[in-house]
Amino acid sequence: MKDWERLTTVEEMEAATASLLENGKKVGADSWQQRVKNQTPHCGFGESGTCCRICSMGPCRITPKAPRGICGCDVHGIVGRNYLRFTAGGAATHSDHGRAICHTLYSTKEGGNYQVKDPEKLIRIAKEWGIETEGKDIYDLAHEVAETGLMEYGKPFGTQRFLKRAPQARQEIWHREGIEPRAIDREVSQSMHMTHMGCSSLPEALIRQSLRAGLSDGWGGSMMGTEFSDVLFGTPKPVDTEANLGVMEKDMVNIIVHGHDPSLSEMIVFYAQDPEMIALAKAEGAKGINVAGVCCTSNEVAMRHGIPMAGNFLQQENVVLTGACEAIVVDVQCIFPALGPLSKCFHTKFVTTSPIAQMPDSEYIEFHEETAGEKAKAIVKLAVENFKNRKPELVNIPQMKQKATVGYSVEAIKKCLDGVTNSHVDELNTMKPLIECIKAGVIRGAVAMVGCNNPRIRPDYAHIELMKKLLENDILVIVSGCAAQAAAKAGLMDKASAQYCGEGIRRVCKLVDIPPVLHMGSCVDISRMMVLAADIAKDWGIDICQIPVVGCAPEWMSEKAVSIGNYVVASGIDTFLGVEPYTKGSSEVVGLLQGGIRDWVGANFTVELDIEKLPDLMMQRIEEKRAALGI
Ligand code: MSK
Repeated sequence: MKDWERLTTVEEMEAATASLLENGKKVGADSWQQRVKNQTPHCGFGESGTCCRICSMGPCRITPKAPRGICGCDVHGIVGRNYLRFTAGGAATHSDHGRAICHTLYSTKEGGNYQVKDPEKLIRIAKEWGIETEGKDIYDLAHEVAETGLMEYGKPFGTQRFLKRAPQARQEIWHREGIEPRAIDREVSQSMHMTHMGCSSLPEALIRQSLRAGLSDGWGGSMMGTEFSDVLFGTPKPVDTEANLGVMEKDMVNIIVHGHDPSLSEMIVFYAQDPEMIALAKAEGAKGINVAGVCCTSNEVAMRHGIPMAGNFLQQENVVLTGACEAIVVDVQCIFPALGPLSKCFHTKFVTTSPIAQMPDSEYIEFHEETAGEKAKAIVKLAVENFKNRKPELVNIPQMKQKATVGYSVEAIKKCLDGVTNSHVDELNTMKPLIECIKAGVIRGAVAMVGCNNPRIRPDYAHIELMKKLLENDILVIVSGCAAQAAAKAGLMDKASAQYCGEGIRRVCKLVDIPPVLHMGSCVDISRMMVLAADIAKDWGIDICQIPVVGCAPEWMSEKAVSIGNYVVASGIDTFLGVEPYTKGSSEVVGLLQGGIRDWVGANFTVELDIEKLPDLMMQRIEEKRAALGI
């Protein structure tokens, strides 16, 4: 058996958390660990999806004695409606993030707060969308592309522009099944309409719309979020960084950025390097300013600037518990309201910035494109001036961190592959070298591991253990979101960890000079994985559902994750979950999601709560796909 001795173990991370919780006890801090206990056992109706509260005749709860709600809806209709609403919540959230990025792109100007950092990519997207580029000023083009992108949210006719990136066969499946997403807002809105009292209660219709709403996210809102973030802030390329709480610095001002939208974090990173701010930090007695990230914001700034990753979703309270966090600055999504009261137990400033995520016990500094520079500077200054309020007796930074190489956008992966093609021109900028590796069996296939932490699963255990097992068996692992940070914290994004992998992955890592786990970004960046899968399928001449690749979200928790699951499956990629959606109350909904939709889109969900069984199930599916391809 391989020895992964260089890795940081989950046990070591748990010991660090335990010592931080002790720190918290000294100041009477609450914790998610305690709140989980307070909330257990969970409501059985909620867990199985059998509680309906979409009108005021109820709430209705389905039991053997009461098999229908007051309106007569049966359990399958109720569970299906709840599932669709959950999906719509996620699709709306991701897509609204994408919309904000479109607005940021629209605000760009020469010398302004935001500028076009990747003009080549902008021109490429403009051409893809049929927008004239010849002789146009780059900022005029940026505004035109941004406006065209914004129209994708509400256009009255047609389907999403980026669907054309998929292989022809996949586009035909979407068309045949009636799930091609139209305007993004329309899919969310129609999902709410369909689930209103007295509308759809037919599981097939509800699940079909879930797939469609998910696709409007993955191939619509999220894809625009990713692509335009690259245009604005640069397309990621491999960069070295570090991960885990040890990236926080005892003698420096620590600013933690947390959330999702890089429009804020990019500015904070910029002003933290401002000589005026650094001089101020020194005058306050610090050695400098250290910015580190949590959750997907961390992924965004790590992959573009090498900003260290302090941790993932269930580590957000830990950064405050170190007693060394001067400010935790947030934008939107995945932010615990608990950070407000928790930061009051320490000297930490909890700074909220978005009208979309306003919370008690925070300092609200509203952030807009037009005033981004001055607001970011004010936030950095607030943090710097807070350094003197630190209580040295409460400072406890666990000394654990690992090296990581991050930033594998599709463009970066292709560039890495170009390096090993012996310059056959027809193989440059393609996925062909990777396809050859898969065909030859050097790599058996790939798993896209994504998603959050969830207290239902021992934090990070599933991510790390699954990745190790897959790598030992020559399965390539690509990651995003909080799964990515789990890998980085453990050390799986350190190129040196390739030594523990199976022989095939080991060879590929050495040849291509990559770490065994490839970091593809934040949760909106799962759209990068869709583009990667589409490009592999097109270069191979097959559909996405035939590639030996599966998706996995072993510790997922959010509505966004369900939306993602829907678009990944609808794109033809079998998806394995370690946490059950709230659907088990309906055999029909479970039957569709875990079986029936395969007839529609060539893939389905598998739910397996026993984490130890997940790798074998995924490898079995990968081998089935290989066999079907005759490789
Ligand atoms: S931040 S959605 S906990 S991946 Fe994107 Fe992490 Fe999940 Fe939020």
